[in-house]
Amino acid sequence: MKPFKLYAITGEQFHPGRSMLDVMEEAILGGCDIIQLRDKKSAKRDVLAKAKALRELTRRYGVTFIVNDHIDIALAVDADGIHLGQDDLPLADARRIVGDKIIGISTHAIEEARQAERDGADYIGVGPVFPTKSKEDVVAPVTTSYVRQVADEIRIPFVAIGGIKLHNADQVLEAGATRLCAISEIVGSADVRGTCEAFVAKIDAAAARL
Ligand code: TZP
Ligand code: MG
Repeated sequence: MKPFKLYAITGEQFHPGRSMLDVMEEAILGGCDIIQLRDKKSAKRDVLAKAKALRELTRRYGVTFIVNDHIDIALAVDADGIHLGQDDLPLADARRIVGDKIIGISTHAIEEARQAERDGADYIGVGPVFPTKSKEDVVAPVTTSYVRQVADEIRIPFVAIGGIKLHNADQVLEAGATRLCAISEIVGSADVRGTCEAFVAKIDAAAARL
């Protein structure tokens, strides 16, 4: 998959009155290089319509586009990939369906990370690093020590997620993350573009320290 460093996930509840497409375009202009459509509430047809619009937007900017949960929608709109949780379709089965599209897997413990790597995941999510209100069935925070474990051991790309804000991003980067993901801090910001630029600056500064 194309290299990436700032991963934004949609969360329409965090920007009432603003259009999702405008918010995600601001995120891209601020430096987000991978966008995920995550919508656990809408009817499937509505998710499909959002996916089509985001596919068009991300293609225009050359940004990677991932669909959460819905493999059929990812295929229908020719997304770059899908993101699956531990309770979704197993990776081997998803791989048979999506071929060489990107498959990302959420992980919460090193055993899950190892399994995802063995099974051929293209990247993993590592989290929730900190407490978050953005996910309903969320597990306990994994803390930066899990980030450190993954950074030391796992060879496929990983992205840290969960409660990541500008004020705590450095802790996550110091634990070895080189890619960050956020929902509320990005899409709930009054200045989406500026927030993304500030995240990218932190990621780049951490990379320069390596
Ligand atoms: N998976 C693990 S934590 C999380 C997801 C989807 C929510 C992250 O949202 P926020 O607002 O960045 O804490
Ligand atoms: Mg899922």
